[in-house]
Amino acid sequence: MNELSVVKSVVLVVDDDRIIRCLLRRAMEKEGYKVIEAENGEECLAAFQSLAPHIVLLDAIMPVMDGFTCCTQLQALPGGDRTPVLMITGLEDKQSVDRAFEVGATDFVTKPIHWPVLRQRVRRLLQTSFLFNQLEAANQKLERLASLDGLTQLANRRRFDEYLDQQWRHMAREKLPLSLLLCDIDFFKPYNDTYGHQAGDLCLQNVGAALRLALKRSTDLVARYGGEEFAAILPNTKIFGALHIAETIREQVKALGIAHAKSTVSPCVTLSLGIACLIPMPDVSSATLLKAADEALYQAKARGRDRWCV
Ligand code: GH3
Ligand code: MG
Ligand code: MG
Ligand code: MG
Repeated sequence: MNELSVVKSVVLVVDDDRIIRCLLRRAMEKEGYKVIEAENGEECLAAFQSLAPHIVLLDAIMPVMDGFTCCTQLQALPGGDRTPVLMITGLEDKQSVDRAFEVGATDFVTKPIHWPVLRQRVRRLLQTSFLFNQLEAANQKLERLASLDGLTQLANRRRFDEYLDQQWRHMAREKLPLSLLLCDIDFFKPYNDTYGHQAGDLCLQNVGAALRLALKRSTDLVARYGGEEFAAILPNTKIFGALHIAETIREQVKALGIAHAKSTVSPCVTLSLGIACLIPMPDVSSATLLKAADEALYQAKARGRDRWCV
């Protein structure tokens, strides 16, 4: 693999026999890998944590901590379940082989070592784990992208729906209040018509950033709910907390001072907000909360905009 040779793979060789360690080191270095050594299971765990090897070649019978115990404990370390472990041991009985795989070994070869086979196994294990890690990183990136609104970098509607549902069930279990804010930019169509669509996009980005700044808790989620609508999910927040946040958001968006000549309520861009707060009941769905916030938003619009309603 070309990609593998770019970053020198690090092989952790664990064996209580100095001569075997030496032979393994020589064979692995010949393959272009960097080698670190450990004499027993405990040293292996320490080296694994401090040096993050790409593969572990692990002996079974060793003093202090044997390879089976070591392998079990490796799985619990960060990155442990993603790092291939190749057991190299004189034990060939069925029970030892089964046990090796049960404790999480990726592969197994017996002593005396058949060197060409070992080289190929190590190469294959490194290759597979490299590809797996790349795939996982790509998946994480996709997952992130699938939850983000491209324009504002806030959570998108998909993420909003998912999080609302999750928090609805969580708050129901804990019997805690869940608050929801729906925020809609006032007279945004005339804004676009006056200043252009690009300025409109910039306005959405700035309003989104202001919303993000106004929400402090790590459990709060701000999302772009629709075109010029934003939503904030506030778990474990009572109605007064939600009112306070709504007022802060309203003030801070107005304070951005984005000129809006066609607004009839202010010379600057403003928001109307609908607030709803419920302690979720098991037989009621989160749509009830959304509906309440939507109705409150409608009220805020009807009563003149640049305000919040409950
Ligand atoms: P109200 O005060 O009642 O909320 O009036 P409004 O004009 O804000 O509401 P309306 O629903 O009539 O218009 C929303 C506008 O938002 C229309 C649409 O073109 C604009 N919009 C939606 N998404 C985007 C976007 O991504 N970028 C830009 N620039 N405009 C958008
Ligand atoms: Mg041994
Ligand atoms: Mg709207
Ligand atoms: Mg609007």
